[in-house]
Amino acid sequence: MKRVSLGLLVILCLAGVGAQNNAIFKKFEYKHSFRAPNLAQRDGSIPFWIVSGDAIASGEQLRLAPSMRSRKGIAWNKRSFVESENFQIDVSLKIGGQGRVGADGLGIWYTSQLGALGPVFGANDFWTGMGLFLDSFDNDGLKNNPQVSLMLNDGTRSYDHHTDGSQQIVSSCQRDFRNKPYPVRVRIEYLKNVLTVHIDDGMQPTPRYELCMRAENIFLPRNGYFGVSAATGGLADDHDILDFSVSSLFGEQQKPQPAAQQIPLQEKQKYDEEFEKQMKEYEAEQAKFKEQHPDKVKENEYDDPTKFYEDATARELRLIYESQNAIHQVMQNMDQRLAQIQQTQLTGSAAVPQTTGGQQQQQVPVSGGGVASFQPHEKNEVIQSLRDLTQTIRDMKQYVNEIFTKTYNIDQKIQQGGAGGGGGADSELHSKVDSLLNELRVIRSTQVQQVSQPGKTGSATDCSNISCVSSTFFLAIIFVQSIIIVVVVFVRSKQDKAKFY
Ligand SMILES: [Ca+2]
Ligand SMILES: [Ca+2]
Repeated sequence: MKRVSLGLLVILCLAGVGAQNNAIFKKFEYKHSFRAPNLAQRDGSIPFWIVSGDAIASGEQLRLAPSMRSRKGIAWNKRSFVESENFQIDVSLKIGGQGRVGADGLGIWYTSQLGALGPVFGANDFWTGMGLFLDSFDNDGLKNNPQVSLMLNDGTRSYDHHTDGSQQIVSSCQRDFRNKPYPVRVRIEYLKNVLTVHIDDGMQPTPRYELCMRAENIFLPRNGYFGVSAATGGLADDHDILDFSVSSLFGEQQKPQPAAQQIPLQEKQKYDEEFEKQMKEYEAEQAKFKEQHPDKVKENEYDDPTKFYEDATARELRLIYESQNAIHQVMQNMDQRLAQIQQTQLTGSAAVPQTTGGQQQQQVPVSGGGVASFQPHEKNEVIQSLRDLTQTIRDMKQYVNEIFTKTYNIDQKIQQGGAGGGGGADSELHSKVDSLLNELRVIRSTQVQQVSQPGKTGSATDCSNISCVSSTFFLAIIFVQSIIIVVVVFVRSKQDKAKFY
């Protein structure tokens, strides 16, 4: 039945597109496409495609590279694209991971030969044709990644990762395609030697395309092969393709023959009838099954993994929401307690005129019961303690603020120190150590002089009146101090290294 519906799709896709390009016809090419659901067969293969390396295809997605270090995977269309010279590729993809920065990226290819595993986003170098790269990692440090870039190659050039191909690419645009709530859609159109790329922002279920690049005078090889690839490095993202749909584009003169259209029209009715019949049969079967096995129908609902798993963003949001709720709960409880205390106070003050110095109550009553003998001084004490409490809370708030500021400053300093390759604080400490050493040398030389001139012991005799520290003891203190400073310098430099790995 799937084959029938696929065939139908091909026939139905013969339709005119684009108001600006008059009489451009578009035809979906299922032999160059795959899409979820039923993206792959049970054995993990995709019809008409080769899947290689670390790529894994399932019904829902083609995972080209998982979020593990140094992985690469490719998938290439085994059939060359002979249907037309012009095409449109619609790719729906998800790239993302736990890190704030990801790597390496994903490539969408149209090449004169089948691709192989290699260093260019998982695929081979020195290709012939086009490669559109979704480059996550900023290798040249120009702060222009993640970016989408297009590179053409005639089989002689090697992609330069260190510059993100900046000297080689035809065009590029900066787009953040990582960790989006919805799949990011990429639309590549190659028509009359003009190549345009539109990117969707992945922020809503329906695509919202924006022009990324438009390049004229592009000559791609004829009868080429479509491919996709992805790779991870020291950092790793998941790289998933959910939909890869190729359509052939035809101009007015190239459009399919009328005869060829009539035959499918006749067949279309036949297929329509067949489809309707099979659909009815399927629905009837489904209803029958539901009646007979109501328990199993429920079980089937549990097969939907989205009910049991959530992605990282959703999880973080949920955690934030939960903690906010908890804080809110605590605040509410405190508010209630305060209201209770206030109530108690009011009851107490109302009872004051009636009481004539009853028995002393040392503790502040919390509940309403047994408050009849509330003394004025007790009330004052309660008010005073409440004021103290408020003051303490204010102080605590101030402390927390101070701690936060200090931590932030320390963090900034550490960062500056790390970025500066050693840090100013360290050099200060070094200079201190140096000056200490110099002092040590001076003291030592004085000692040596004293030893060499034993007659001149005025200073030693002077010490009888003053509480003098012996030179050995002084040297020992200096030595211990130096060791402590050296240890501190060592520990700090080690911390810096750990932070900036
Ligand atoms: Ca890069
Ligand atoms: Ca860059």
